[in-house]
Amino acid sequence: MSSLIRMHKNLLVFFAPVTQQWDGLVIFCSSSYLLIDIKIPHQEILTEVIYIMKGKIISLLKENGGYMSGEKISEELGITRSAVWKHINSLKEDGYEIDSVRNKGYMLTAEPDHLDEEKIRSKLDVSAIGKRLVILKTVDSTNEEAKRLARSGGQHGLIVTSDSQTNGKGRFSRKWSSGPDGGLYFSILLKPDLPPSDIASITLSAGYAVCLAVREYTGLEAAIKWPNDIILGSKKLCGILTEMAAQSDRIDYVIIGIGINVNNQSFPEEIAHKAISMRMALGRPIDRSDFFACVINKLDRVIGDFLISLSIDDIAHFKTLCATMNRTVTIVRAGQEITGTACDVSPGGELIVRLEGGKEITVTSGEVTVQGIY
Ligand code: BT5
Repeated sequence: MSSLIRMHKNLLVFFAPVTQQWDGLVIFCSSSYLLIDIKIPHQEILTEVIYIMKGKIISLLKENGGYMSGEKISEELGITRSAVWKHINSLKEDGYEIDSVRNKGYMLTAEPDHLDEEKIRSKLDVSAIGKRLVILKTVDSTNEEAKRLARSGGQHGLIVTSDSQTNGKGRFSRKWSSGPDGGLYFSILLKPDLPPSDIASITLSAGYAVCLAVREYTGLEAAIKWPNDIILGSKKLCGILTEMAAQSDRIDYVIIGIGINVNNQSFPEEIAHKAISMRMALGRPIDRSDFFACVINKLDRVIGDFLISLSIDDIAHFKTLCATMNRTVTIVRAGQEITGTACDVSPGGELIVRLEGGKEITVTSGEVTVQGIY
């Protein structure tokens, strides 16, 4: 690790191990100092400088407490005011809340709610799920990252999470709103030695585990909207996207992607009427790291150890938490809409729907619209 000591025009003085590989950039090197010319374009150096500058701006704003002018920041750090402005915008993208007022300057009002790896690990009590944890600041989609990790030797039970996603995905190519806004976005990699047919109810199991964790951690009456949503009242709190790579008789890997609205304070206009966060429901923020550990522990119990199917007791409990039960539902099948009443969930996790006239049909996937819930 290195740290910036001083910056003068295009020269940076770093305190750094001399072994650092910045060939061609170092113009002076002692046992503990490096003098670097940043006029030479070098991505590694630029990334490091931006990172350090952003850290310094945050320290200045914290020390200052109130508003600090762009001019003062630029003087303190020896950078231009336009560079200050760019770093401030980038900090806002990272989740810092910084108030900017003309003639007064900038004031830090809130810091991002980053996940604390040590804290999460200290609270985990798992046999498989979450044994390995990858925590990122930002990624395209944790499901995509989990797929990349799966192909490069990632092991069963690995979890990858990110403070934000630039391309969070829902089912059927829909979008999952994933800014650095207090949501929890993570994917679990499973490599079960099973045929695909044996894991048909995996999404249900994951949803059940999340629902139990939300109820236990907050006391909120979370419910399951079959098959992949967790709801509070009639609004969506969590969505699950399961993806799989398999041969006809063997699974290569399964990715369970879970998005939970934890500390979000608002949502984009197009989903604001149907989305809710735990913070909104409770009226206070919650400790994301602590809650995350609680969710992982529950997931490990419900789907860890290759116990992919829910037990009889779990299925019975699942039904009591399933908001879809005994409601009028509409299913789209072969382009046709069928309406009936959801009357049961099979041991394999299928929804049983009773049609008018008494005939019962089994629904395994696809779109189910429930009357009264978004
Ligand atoms: C889902 O799809 O509900 C699955 C969402 C899975 C997201 C996780 S996040 C971690 C992992 N990485 C990914 O890239 N994805 C997974 P679906 O049933 O198709 O619902 C999508 C719909 O939910 C959207 O069309 C919106 O209407 C709504 N929506 C989007 N973002 C939302 C949010 N944050 N909260 C509530 N509803 C949302």
